[in-house]
Amino acid sequence: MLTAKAVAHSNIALCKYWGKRHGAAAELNLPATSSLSLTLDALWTETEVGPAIEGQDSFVLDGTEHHDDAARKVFAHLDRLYRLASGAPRPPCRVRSVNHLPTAAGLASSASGFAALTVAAAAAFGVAVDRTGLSSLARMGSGSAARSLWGGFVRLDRGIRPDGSDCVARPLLPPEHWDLRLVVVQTTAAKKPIGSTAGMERSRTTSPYYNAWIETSESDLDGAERALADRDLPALGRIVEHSCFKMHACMLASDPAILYWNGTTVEVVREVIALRSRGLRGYVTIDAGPHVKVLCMAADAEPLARNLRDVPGVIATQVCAPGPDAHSEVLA
Ligand code: 2P0
Repeated sequence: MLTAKAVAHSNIALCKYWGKRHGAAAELNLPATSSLSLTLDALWTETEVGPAIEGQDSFVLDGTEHHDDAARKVFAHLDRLYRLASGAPRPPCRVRSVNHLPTAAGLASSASGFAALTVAAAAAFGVAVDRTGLSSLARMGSGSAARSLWGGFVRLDRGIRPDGSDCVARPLLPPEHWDLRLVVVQTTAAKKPIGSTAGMERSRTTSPYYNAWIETSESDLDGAERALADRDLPALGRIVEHSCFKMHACMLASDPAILYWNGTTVEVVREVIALRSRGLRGYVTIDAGPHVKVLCMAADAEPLARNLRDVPGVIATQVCAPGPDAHSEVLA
């Protein structure tokens, strides 16, 4: 085994993934909806994978050693990757990861985290697959991670084949296609109340809106793809907000309800709508957490961020541009 380092950038879904394909092998982690995302330059994870120094697995995230569920997921993912490179049992590994974004607060740390882990481990173990193959492997760690293999605008198709072979991500357009920005508006420093995997299952089994959410999501992607190609922000923005609010309606109709928002989330959404009516064009999206992300043109990003920083309860804003592909480097 070698030691390798990888960097993967986070991504935010403009058309959302919420729900897993029912009846498929859990190991494959197949989504029930296709999704379309924007990779972000300013939020990323850096991960190093190499042989363990003291003969046992260790996972250090942001300087702290973890022995929790997060660590178990990391090592299960390494087992999966090592099986591809060699039939032999996986030797103990040392994983060191640094998140340049707030972890587990709905800012997509699992997307960049599992993408970086996959790319670093594939380089360390000598897994001979192309970027599409790496993306499918990353998806088995976390669905959104499949999209972080590429920069710019990325589509992940849910596919229909039982073996998941047509559930693949692909780059639609490069970062330089369109000078868009995403203003990330943080509304709390707290961690989210329920993880995505459990939340999705609760929505599937209890939300009366779940089937409607799944059935209407594909056409959102096709519309978003056209609006992207045409660089039509109002058309894209309308679809982005519709996809987001449909997903949250489905979450809210789960039993018990899944409510990721706080009061500030609502106030920020209202302010974005008010600013839009005054000519500052921003469109909101919200993930499995309370933060609001605002899609806009580059020229409007700073004025939007300045206005949104003044909403009571907002703790920070960050302007992100379209980001690059994930990449790795062998260190030793
Ligand atoms: C997304 N989310 O498309 C959606 C929007 C959250 C809301 O992908 O269970 O952490 O590990 O496959 O990737 C979050 O889900 O879930 C997510 P798993 P993941 O970005």
